[in-house]
Amino acid sequence: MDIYSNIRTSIAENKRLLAVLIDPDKIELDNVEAVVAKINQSIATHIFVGGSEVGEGVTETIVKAVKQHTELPVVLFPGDVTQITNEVDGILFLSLISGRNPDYLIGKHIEAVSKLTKAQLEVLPTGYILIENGKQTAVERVSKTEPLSRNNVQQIVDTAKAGELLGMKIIYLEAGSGATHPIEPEIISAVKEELSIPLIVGGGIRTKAQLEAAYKAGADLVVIGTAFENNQHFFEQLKL
Ligand code: 1GP
Repeated sequence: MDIYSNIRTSIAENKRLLAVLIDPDKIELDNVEAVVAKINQSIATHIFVGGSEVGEGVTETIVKAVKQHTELPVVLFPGDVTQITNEVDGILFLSLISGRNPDYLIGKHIEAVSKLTKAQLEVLPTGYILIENGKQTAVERVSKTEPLSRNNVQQIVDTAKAGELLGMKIIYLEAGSGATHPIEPEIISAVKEELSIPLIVGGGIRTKAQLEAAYKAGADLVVIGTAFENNQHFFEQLKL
């Protein structure tokens, strides 16, 4: 089954999805096997690979190593066109709809086409919405866009719904890697109520309670990166 159908089926069966995010910039090639072994033993259902600022070729090397050691779907969460590689199973084809930088709304996508048409990977059109969390994030810096205010819930809901109406297949609510606070449950539930497509939530989730709160509010798939980078026992804590 393809990645998207699998996500939809899991949602219909009330299964909770968890993606571990591997930033190719923050992992040593020699450590990949051990990290992936931990992910395999955890409740994770997906592995995302990507980062805001990764050198050319690094992503492909890490993805190849990851794929050697897991059966989980490996999905590219690209910070840039240069990270696209045929080695992944799928790609979140992100349009940064919280921002107003044409490069990240459509420009980079056009640049990506020649790579994507040659590659066999599944393309997942995703409305990517950055929400401010009190400090500047790498996405803001790299994309030169403003995040949406966390206090204007209606604007966040309308942005997500506009993404769905434009034909995007997934909405991703992002607080930013290492965010001080994850996306508030009130925002997640307000967005979820209006959407009929899968909802991904990520950024700043560091505890089991925060993870549970995101699912309870309506996140279909949660992404966790920093908490795993900082504490690999986090995998075991989630099982309790
Ligand atoms: C970042 O949403 C992801 O793009 C994950 O964030 O690293 O804070 O878990 P963390």
